[in-house]
Amino acid sequence: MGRMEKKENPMKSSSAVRLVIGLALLIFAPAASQAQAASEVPVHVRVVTFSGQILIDQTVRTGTTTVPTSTRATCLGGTPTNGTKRVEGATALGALHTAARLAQPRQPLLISNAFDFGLGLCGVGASAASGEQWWELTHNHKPSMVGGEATMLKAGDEVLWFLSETYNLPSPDELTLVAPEGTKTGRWMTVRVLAYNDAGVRRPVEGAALSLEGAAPTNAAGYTRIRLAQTSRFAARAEGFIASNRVVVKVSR
Ligand code: B12
Repeated sequence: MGRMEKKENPMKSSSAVRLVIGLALLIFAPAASQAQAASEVPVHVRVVTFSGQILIDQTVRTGTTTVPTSTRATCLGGTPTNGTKRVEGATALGALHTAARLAQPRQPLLISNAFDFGLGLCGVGASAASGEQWWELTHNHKPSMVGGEATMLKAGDEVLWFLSETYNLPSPDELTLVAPEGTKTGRWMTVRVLAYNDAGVRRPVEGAALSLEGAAPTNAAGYTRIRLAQTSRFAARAEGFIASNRVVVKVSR
């Protein structure tokens, strides 16, 4: 009798359980997604090919990511398989994956899981490494000593994935374009082109061309003067160098 009296109405208890679960979800789910967002960091990702194409040049927030792997990712040898791999934390591969998904058009990645020491990149969109080509990773303008999955990032870091033409020659140095954020219509302004070497040290580059009609090549100190009629986006290129970042200069009257 007592036992019967103590037994709870199963309907009542299951709705109570559901209520508790619902409340817990309300309280903890946003907290969990806030925690995930908090562990994401803003980083800058560039993806450039040896022919000077700039596939991606943007700042993204990145954190733990799941990337695809493919049997077609054979650029580094071995026998990769189709699947996915969770990449923990903010990494150079995760940042690339995030940026590639946001890119217009989207740039699917070709990734190898053939090696136990990490994932290797074989392709970004239509640009897959073939023959002697390979994707090189630089982190804050220096070649990374580990793969993209193990290259850990912090806020403000700069990642470059460069499709190199051949592993039989040293990779070219990376151009960087420095320009003011804004100017007035028709006013002369100075921009500068420098190049990072493997040690991450910058030097001025002479003869670099801007992707702006009428702009003169840079002088020995890396400078050139330009005048803009409207807000413009441009980059710098020079023979034997990796194309620079794109800058946007806002022009007001
Ligand atoms: C040659 C070589 C390359 C060549 C391979 C192509 C070729 N046909 O030769 C190229 C230039 C492509 C290359 C690229 C890179 N490499 Co490398 N590479 C080597 C090296 C010197 C020899 C590998 C080898 O031939 N082993 C002998 C063969 C028989 O064994 P294997 O297992 O079949 O070798 C293959 C793999 O090693 C693979 N491979 C080579 N490098 C890398 C890097 C990653 C992340 C992956 C997944 C696979 C991979 O390519 C080899 C040839 O098929 C080793 C150092 C060493 N002594 O092991 C570094 C080494 C493997 N590479 C390394 C690194 C860091 C890279 C890069 C990330 C460099 C960069 N900053 O971009 C990139 C890969 C980026 C990407 N696309 O994901 C590191 C890996 C360390 C780690 N634990 O993550 C090593 C150990 C050098 C080091 N720092 O000590 N590499």
